[in-house]
Amino acid sequence: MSDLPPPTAPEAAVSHVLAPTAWRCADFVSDLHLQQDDATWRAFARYLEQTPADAVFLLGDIFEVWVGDDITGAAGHDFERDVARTLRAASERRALYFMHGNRDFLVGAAFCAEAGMTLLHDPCVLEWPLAAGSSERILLSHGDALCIDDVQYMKFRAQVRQPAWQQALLQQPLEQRLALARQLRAQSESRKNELGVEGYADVDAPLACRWLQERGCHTLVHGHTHKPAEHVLDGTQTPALRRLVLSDWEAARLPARGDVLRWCPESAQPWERLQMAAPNA
Ligand SMILES: [Mn+2]
Repeated sequence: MSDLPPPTAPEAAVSHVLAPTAWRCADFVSDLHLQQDDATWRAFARYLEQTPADAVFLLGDIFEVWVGDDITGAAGHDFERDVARTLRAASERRALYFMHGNRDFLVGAAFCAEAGMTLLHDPCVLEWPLAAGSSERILLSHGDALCIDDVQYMKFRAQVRQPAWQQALLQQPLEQRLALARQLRAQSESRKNELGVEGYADVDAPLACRWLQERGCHTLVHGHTHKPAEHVLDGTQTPALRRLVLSDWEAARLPARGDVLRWCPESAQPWERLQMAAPNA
């Protein structure tokens, strides 16, 4: 078992990104839930090839499930290898950043290195120098850590984010980890059916405001809830505290879902929401 990658040490993740002054645009994407070569994967691969952004921030649940970085060397897992290769090719043209979601929290340093991505801590501040010496500070998160009303999930999260728990899991044979993942997914599916989309806890607004204020930010970008929107969290502040919520991706649905949030501070409309998963996008 000595050839297994070590679980991601928290110190390996970056909690502050300073954008180089040469950058013009950054894209934010989350909740692709990739699991096989399908329309969503093809739409995302095409997007990666075509985006003009200087940096792409993948904000969690890029994979439907991840049971360990050794998957890309395992027989029968060509898809994960393809994803790694495609990401690496994209990383040679622009900076790629990856943050864990609640499904792919086991993505480790080895996969990030293979795919050419920098691992981000959740949350992470993106500091973007503007003209006249000022800068924009954008707070990035997957979003699950802010859904504190879901007490059952928060307990699960606290457990599975422990390095010791992850280490023990990663020492199990791959087949056993895949079986456990199937079991967890079945449980989560049955819970989803019980609660319905609206039954899920949403981001806790006071906590989100605190996160923003503690880090000198006024815009939070997150995914996880699959409720794409723009919310004012506190309009009494100047500028107002707000959160921009990403969509999940489902290219085979009608209408297709697959938002990219694009930040181009020099443009007249600095924030733009693009639909990338439509067949003719
Ligand atoms: Mn999620």
